[in-house]
Amino acid sequence: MQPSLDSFNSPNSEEYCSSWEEMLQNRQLIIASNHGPVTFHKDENGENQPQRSGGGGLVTALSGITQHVDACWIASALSEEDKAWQGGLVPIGEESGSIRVKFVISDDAAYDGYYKVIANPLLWFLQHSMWDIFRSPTIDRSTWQNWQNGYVAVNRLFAEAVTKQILVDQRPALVMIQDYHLYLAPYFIRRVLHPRAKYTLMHFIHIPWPGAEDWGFLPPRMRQGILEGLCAVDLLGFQTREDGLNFIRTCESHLPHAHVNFKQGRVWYRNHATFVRDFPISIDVKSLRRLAETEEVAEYHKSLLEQYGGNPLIVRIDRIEPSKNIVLGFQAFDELLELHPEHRGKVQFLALMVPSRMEVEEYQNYLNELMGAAGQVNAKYGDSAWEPIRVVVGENYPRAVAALQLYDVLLVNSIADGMNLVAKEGPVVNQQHGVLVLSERTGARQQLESGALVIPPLDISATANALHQALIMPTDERKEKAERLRNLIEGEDIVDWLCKQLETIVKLGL
Ligand code: GDG
Repeated sequence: MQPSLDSFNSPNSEEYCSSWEEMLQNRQLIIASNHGPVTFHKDENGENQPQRSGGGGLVTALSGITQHVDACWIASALSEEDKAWQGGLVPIGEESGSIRVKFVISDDAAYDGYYKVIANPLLWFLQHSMWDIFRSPTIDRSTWQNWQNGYVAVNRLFAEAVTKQILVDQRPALVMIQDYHLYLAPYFIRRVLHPRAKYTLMHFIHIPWPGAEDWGFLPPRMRQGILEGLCAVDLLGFQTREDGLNFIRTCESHLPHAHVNFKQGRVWYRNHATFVRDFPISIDVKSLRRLAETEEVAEYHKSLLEQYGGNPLIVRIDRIEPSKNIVLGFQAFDELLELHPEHRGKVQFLALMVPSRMEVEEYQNYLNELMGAAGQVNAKYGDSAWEPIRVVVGENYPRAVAALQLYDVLLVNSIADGMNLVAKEGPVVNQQHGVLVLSERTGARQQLESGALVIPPLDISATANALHQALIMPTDERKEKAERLRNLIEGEDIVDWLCKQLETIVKLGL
């Protein structure tokens, strides 16, 4: 799902895009993220072949910009074939052209400490309000080893790779660093480069930034390292205004000698200004529509219709991820069937679950938990003719798009979610005037609440009630809401997300 050249030149964005396009012509673009746009695997002939990375929204969101500039994407090597890659241009999809990809190779123990202990679950859980303070996390000697030899070490390697790339080219660099895996890298980059080297550091955080009190639970050394890392950035982007304000509050509370200015969205630290802004991420509407019209999606559409056609369909699509709150969603469905027996034997709940971070213990356990929760509902209400909840585990994007075309109700009940792209994809391709039931703790709520039924995600009764309201909603109201959502999403797609960041760089003279 990449923005096309047309969409970059769309009438809405033409005026300010011309200035950032000009700005990009004189710069090299460096993107740094843990997962790159491709990973290499051996094909049947034993040749190393790149495969588009799937899963999260990040790769999708950034691929488009690389059609327009000379870009280099630096990412962790995730396979032996990645490690063997010498660097160079890689095609990343029919329309996205090619991109220079370089891999950072860390030893396995360092990578595991960085990824499986510190980034996930420690930081991810903290930032999604999922710490069970009573019991977890336990920060002990082993956590500290993983911090130092894992998170710090891998961030240092990324910083070295970025620095090397900045110096290889005469042109000033624009560096776009992504997400919570790489909070420390900006500090190391700035420390190594000459003060007069020409580069601009951006960092975009895709996940929520909780309040200063939550960060108070992290040991001061980790907390300060993270804040110093982010205060080495020139432009720091968040999904929502609240996330940005929370960051400034966190600096005010926990970063000695930082000077904050809420009105101007700025933190001064060690003679350097970090501008804090919100850039709500979105989807590439055109590409999604194109995919929705393919044969492959049509085949899945037909097969889903054969299975569920005629019955009201509730759909959810998520990575297998505790913050997506899948278990409580099933419990809400249980309550719906309990309180409204008229739905029994009719309404079908289809849950498409994408495996994710299965090497992290918490995620393995969560898969078992959600299967158990679905099993309980099925045992309680199901019979030979009706399985109330169908859980399908696997990665299959065309099938996900077909399910989105068919839902009567789309359930997104995350405990916390930076944005949630499924909530934006659904209304664009849905063909049933389906209703979106949306957690108030998603970034998407900010833009979509007027067209959705908004729920507090921990309230099972409120969720059950919203599902019921959605199922019995009169057609006119459904149509009106569905259309409103479509308009809101079409009005601000992925192109705007990218343009606004680049425009801000130009406006601030960074
Ligand atoms: C993080 C933040 C933020 C679905 N099934 C398959 C598949 N998908 C697609 C979805 C959607 C994407 O994956 C998931 O994006 P989300 O936004 O829902 O969630 P995260 O993965 O947690 O993403 C999130 C996002 O970053 C962007 O900033 O919105 O808050 O947590 O597009 O349709 N993709 C593939 N196979 C599938 O079977 N490849």
